[in-house]
Amino acid sequence: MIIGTAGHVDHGKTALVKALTGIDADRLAEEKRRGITIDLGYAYTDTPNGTLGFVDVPGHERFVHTMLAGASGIDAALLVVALDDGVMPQTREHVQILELLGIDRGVVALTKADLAPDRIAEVSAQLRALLAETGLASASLLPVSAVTGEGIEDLRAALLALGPRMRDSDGHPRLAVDRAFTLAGAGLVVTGTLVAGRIRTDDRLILSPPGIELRVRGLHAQNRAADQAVAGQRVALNVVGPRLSKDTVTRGDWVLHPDVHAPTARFDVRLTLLAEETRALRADAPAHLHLGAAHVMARVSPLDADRIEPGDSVLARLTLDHAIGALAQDRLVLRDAAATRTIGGGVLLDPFPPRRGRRTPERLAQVAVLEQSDAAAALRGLLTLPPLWTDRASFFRARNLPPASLADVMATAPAVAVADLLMSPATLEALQTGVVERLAAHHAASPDQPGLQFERLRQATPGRPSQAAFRAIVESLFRRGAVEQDGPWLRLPTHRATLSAQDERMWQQARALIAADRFRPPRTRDLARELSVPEAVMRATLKRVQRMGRLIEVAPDQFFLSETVAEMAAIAASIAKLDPAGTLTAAAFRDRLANGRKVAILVLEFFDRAGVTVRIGDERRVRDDRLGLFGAAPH
Ligand SMILES: Nc1nc2c(ncn2[C@@H]2O[C@H](COP(=O)(O)OP(=O)(O)OP(=O)(O)O)[C@@H](O)[C@H]2O)c(=O)[nH]1
Ligand SMILES: [Mg+2]
Repeated sequence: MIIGTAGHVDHGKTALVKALTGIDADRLAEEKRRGITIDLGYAYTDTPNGTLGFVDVPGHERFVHTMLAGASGIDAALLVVALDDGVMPQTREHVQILELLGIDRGVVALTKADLAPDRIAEVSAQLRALLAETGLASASLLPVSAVTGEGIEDLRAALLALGPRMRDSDGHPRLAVDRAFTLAGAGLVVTGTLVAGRIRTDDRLILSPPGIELRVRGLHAQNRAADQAVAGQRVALNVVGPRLSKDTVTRGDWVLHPDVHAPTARFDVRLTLLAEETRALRADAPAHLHLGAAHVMARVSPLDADRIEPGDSVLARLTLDHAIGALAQDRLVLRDAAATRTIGGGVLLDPFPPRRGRRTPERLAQVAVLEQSDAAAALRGLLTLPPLWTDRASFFRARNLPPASLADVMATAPAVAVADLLMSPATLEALQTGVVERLAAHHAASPDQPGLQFERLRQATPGRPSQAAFRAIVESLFRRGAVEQDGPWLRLPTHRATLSAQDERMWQQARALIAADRFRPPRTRDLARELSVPEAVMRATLKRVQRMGRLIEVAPDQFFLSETVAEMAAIAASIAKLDPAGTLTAAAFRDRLANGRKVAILVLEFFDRAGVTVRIGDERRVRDDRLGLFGAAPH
């Protein structure tokens, strides 16, 4: 369990940690000289019930940002209030911060009991009032003295009784880095709270946001050498990586699993502005954002309101100066632009929101559904809202769901994976039915057309699923035999394109001309001239006929009857069969077809592309297994 101190400057936090652990957490020379805590301090003490870890924070008003970095990873608070001083400004601010971070277990130490024993009742009353509406309302108040030792054992027992908070040890590991240093003989060490998952020696992880790969060479969990650390422990990792050095690591970075490395500079949150604020927050208001151990400037824009009144809780978009690591359900705290006071905070709902349309009713409904902390419930809600699906990787990443828990969440929602999307089984079925219905409608309206191209059909599908997902849907329909494909055209199995009467007439005339010299048919231009129609009209008709399977454009504007192509393939095969070497030459082919060298070669090159012939130097082999490609040759 990790306990974080909290309280006004000089109220005795560090002295109390020392009384409990024997360790002076003020390790910097400047701290000793000035007698105040400046940076986070760490101390551990072993008890029969396990190791208690302390994060000792500064109380000075100028170091609230440091307190925030320390408080984000703790299980419970040790709120320290000096009896001679009572509740002071940073007592209040730290309590606000603990509340915003959702820390609802803790003990209040009334310190310096040796100096002001007569003030216990008065200061207790102040604290009861201060904590009344918070998660710490029922915390015990214990008078102690770090000087005389009074109350220290009772305090230790009270802290141990709190127990750690629930952590997600099944998720991918995420360590919120609050410190990095080099150790002689070991190299780089990073420390922080493991907020989710497990880390083992030799794990390959990522320093995020920089995206630097690293390997865990060794680790300490709760100050002891260990093979593995689990969520909720303070961890020191000895890490190595070719691009890694002390200067590449910053407080606020994360060491995490590659699957949850996704720095983000904008996210949607549930945000509460403290009731103590005197002014509303308007769109684009600048503020200091604290999340995990990170600290960055951000702009705050309410989504479901025009401004945020003191005491109000709204949905808001935060836009950051630079990207940080953040996932759904992470807590965050905001301080004013000058960093003089805490103004509010809340819970992150969507770390990867769309850039556009952030205030549309559809989007707001999505964000509201994401407030559910239960992943399956949030997913179920999301899948009933337009567009009825969500990006699979983003959803799982935002919720830090590792592969092992996916099946569960999907079964509970219920949801099915369709390529890169998640959707309900009912939506998948509706999409499949929709494809069939749209094809049927298209065939009815345009009987001369072979069908619809994939992309046209996708664009016509409401909500426009991703290409990959739509591909998967169409393929499932192929497997069922519900849809077929002719070249680029999707059609129902029952559909055959028919020509308009006018096209049919032109085609019959053209057909006669093509058949008259079938191995050297007239080109499109010649057909158009012969039949006195514009060349473009002739070309369009021939292409339509090709889609119906009756013509093949062997070379640009060189259409052969399909059965002639089959016949030529059979001829090619028979020549090769009679050849002693089993091969086919262009000359022999031309002689048999009597169509001139140029056209004969066009046909052979077409056969090469279709895989009917394989060219080896100047000769070709014929692949008998491909001969059926153009249907049977006429006799
Ligand atoms: N008499 C008495 N003095 C105390 C007690 N606890 C702390 N002090 C003194 O109060 C002063 C401040 O104590 P610290 O423990 O440094 O206070 P802090 O809360 O850690 O201060 P910051 O970290 O700077 O916010 C020191 O001079 C301590 O010796 C106590 O129980 N009794
Ligand atoms: Mg201190």
